[in-house]
Amino acid sequence: STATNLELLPEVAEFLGRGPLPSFVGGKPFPAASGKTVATTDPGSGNQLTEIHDLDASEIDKAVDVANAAFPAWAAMSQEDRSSILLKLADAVEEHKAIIGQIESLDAGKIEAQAQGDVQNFADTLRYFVKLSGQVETRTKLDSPGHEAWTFKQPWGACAFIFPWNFPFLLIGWGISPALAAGNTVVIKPAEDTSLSAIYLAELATKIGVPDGVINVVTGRGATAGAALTANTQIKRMSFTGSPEVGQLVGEACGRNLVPVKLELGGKGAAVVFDDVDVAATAKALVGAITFHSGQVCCDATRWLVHEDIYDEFLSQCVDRMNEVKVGHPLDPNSDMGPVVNAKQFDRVLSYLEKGQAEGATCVCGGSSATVEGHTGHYIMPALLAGDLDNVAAREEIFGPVAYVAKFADESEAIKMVNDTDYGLANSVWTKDMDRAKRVAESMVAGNSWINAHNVFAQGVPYGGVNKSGLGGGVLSVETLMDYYRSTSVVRPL
Ligand code: TXE
Repeated sequence: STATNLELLPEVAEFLGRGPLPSFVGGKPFPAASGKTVATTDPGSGNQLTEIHDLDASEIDKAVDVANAAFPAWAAMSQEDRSSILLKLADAVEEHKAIIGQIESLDAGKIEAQAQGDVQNFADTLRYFVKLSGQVETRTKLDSPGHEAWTFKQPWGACAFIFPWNFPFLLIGWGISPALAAGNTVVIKPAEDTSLSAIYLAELATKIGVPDGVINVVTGRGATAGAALTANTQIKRMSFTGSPEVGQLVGEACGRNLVPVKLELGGKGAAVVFDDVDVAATAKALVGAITFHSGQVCCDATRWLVHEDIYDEFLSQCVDRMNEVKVGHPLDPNSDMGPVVNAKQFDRVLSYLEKGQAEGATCVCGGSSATVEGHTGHYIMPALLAGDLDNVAAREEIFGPVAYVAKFADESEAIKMVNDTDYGLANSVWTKDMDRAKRVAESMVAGNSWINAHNVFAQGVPYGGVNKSGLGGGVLSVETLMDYYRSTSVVRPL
């Protein structure tokens, strides 16, 4: 049964119709022996799309064994051969952009054009890391008096990845591309709400000739399947993207097994808006950012700190822009913003709106669920809260289309406000004065600072958070590629 009254591509209807969809391990469907499944729904209509299999711990361990067994041959392959297989995969992903984009749009509640953009980004990211891996010197001569010495770099083995539901396909691309390009095999655990594009990817990879066992997808619930992956002693590295609460559990489990871990957690980013900006353009850009994928973006600007001289004008421009946002089903080309991912997230966002106002914030616009004709999905009106920053809605990550606006008087106060948070992922500064922009950009405590823009990702520019936002970042750059090589120093006294 189709999940919406909007027309699906025949390939997408066929894929969904095949469900319950098993995991995909060793180049084959990998069903849960228990027969247990998890339903996956279209957040735009609330209707069930299909089901995925819910693996247990022993099945997760089996998948890791398969990935480790496939490792020696994949690692031993020449750089040229491995690269040509991965570039074929990038091409296949791009060729299937419409299909994967529609699956992702339905499963994650993502505007279809944006979902297609994520698929394109996957292909481009994979190509980037393939190229970069071709430039890595695996043997580096060391300058050590009295010794002949060098380091030798080689891949680790089976690397594990646990992904969230906000950018299911894009994040797989960011995560596994450097690992695969360096010669590792991967075990991917997508979020239970959004596992479909990962399953499709694994099937596609096998079809185009990626060797069996190189890309494995295991599905199921976080507390069981996810936890089993983190407890597995045979994985060589772990990468987790999700909530700080689960990130701590993942870090603990990896710590026990001494497995190197990379954590990409949440954020409570700020945008600092000085009084010399083009107010209309800045308001438009920030409303665009907070409504992009319904604000379910960890690096979003969720605290807008505005110079007191332009505060009123800025706020009124923001309200005008927010009122123009068309909330609708993600497959409807007229929609600007879709639903949030599930009922839990819907309740979370609305409860923060309530709690924020109970603690004294003013709701300047939005603040309630949204009605979309013909669809009973998890829709929320984009909202602005205003007040002082000592408020639960200004401190905690909401992960919805809600921005919190506050005033500042001067640069040093603004920097103090930005840094008064446990998080440290990404902030932006908006001003025409480039000296000030650069000064502020370097004073904000986070992995990323943007100038006159927000949510900018560029290949070659390391991305990732500090403090409660994560550790071991460097995503999208040579830093993360190097994480996927282990290094041996070889020394011969002369
Ligand atoms: O994330 P979880 P949830 C934030 C955001 C959101 C909140 C809760 O604020 O509202 O987290 O989202 C797997 N061992 N972010 O509850 O639970 C799970 O199956 C191992 C920010 O959905 O962290 C999924 O694959 N794995 C974030 C993944 O962890 C476990 C994006 C993330 O789910 C597990 C998502 C366990 N014990 C949410 N429990 C970002 N940084 O972008 C769950 N999982």
